[in-house]
Amino acid sequence: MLITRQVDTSAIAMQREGLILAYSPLRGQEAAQIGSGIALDLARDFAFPTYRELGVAVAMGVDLVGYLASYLGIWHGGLYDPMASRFGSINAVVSGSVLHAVGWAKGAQLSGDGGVAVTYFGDGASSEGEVHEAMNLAGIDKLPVVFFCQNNGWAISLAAERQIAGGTVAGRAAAYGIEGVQIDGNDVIAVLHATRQALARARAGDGPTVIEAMTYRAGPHSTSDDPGRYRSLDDEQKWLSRDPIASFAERLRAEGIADEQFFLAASAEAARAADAVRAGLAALGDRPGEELFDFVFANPTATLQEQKHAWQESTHD
Ligand SMILES: Cc1ncc(C[n+]2csc(CCOP(=O)(O)OP(=O)(O)O)c2C)c(N)n1
Ligand SMILES: [Mg+2]
Repeated sequence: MLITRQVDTSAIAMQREGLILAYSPLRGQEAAQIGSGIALDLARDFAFPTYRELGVAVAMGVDLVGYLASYLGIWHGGLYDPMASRFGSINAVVSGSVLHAVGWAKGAQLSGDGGVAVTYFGDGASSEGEVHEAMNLAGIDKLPVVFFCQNNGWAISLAAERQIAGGTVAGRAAAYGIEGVQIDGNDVIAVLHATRQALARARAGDGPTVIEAMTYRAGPHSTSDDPGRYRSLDDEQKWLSRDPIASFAERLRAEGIADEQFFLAASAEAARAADAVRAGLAALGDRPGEELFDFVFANPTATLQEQKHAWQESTHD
């Protein structure tokens, strides 16, 4: 969680410095992402992220330079290997990750390999028609999929209360004949347990679960957003008492599981990780320009080839 917090904070700074083009911070959602991400079996499961799942990437051991390279726009979907890491490409289509996960889960069911798809989506995505279709199909076919909704209170400037008729996303699961649980998304242990249970249920052939992790997007929607235009500082400051990292640290201290030395070492490790990601990104350099043309079609059209030649001539003059 500390590595996630450090890299996330550093990513905002890197965007401000022009090292990356844009970024969607997850500050506040570390428990929801780490607690769920570490529950996956990397040999058979697959995660389908949105654009805000750095924490899940950290939990699953995804190469973070490759992950953040997605925000450089130099390669389709980042420079990490989605197949090897079991963490899909960043998906900026709101609700798109849900459809991909249900399709993948159908494949897993047919192959009988015990794999489970975990799809991440937000409170805002929950009101997209596709999410209802996906949950309905998953319910009918009892697909091995976990619908992991991070209800972070906001869909850009629209408050969750103005988005979710009936009040909860988890409550909708009953209508599709599937399990639905609302959990404290700022409690990493509660998230871990709920995700493990949902994975076990799916693996046993008992079908999908909707997990609604109640959390808070403590930062802006993205580096282009100014939350001061739609929510008050008071609102934001209330979150401080629910910071998932501070409260977990408090619990570890109270239970005598970790001492100050542990926290110092963990912070130092997180700082080193953030420095390594920054250095890795700075060293990436540009991709060969030809790639812009080479990866559009398996068999490029004549027009595209003409464009490529024109581009080559103009750059080699
Ligand atoms: C299909 C589609 N519609 C609209 C958008 C613009 N958009 C990007 S993020 C976003 C809000 C999503 O909110 P939520 O699902 O709660 O996720 P969060 O950003 O809070 O993580 C919108 C409307 C988009 N990217 N894709
Ligand atoms: Mg949201």
